[in-house]
Amino acid sequence: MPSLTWLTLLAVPLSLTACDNANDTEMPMEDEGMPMGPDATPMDGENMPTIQSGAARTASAEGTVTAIDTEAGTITLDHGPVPALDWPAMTMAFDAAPEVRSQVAVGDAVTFEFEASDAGNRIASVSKK
Ligand SMILES: [Cu+2]
Repeated sequence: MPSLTWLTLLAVPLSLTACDNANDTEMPMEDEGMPMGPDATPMDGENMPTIQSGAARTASAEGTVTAIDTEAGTITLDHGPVPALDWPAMTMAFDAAPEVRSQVAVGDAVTFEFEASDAGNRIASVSKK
């Protein structure tokens, strides 16, 4: 059945492309008030984590600040799902530099970018919604 073989070869790359597109368009934080259009965020797709396992991976999420620990140097966030890392919604502490911690207060709803690696999760930037 040469026609069946041809269809199978054709279907694999097509389904992969469709999956990538679905991931790009379902990122919830890109639809809510971000000043850039959908065409302005191709880097998010290129930084998807599957290729560089083991290295630090950058992702963004939305959440609410539930605690700031100056001694530990962390911000605890009740954050939404992080599709780029396949994370569910949860409450967890992120490492954060003093200048990042000083930008938020407990109760703030924020969007934030962070690096996830074996060494931990560190907030790179944060902004209030
Ligand atoms: Cu988490």
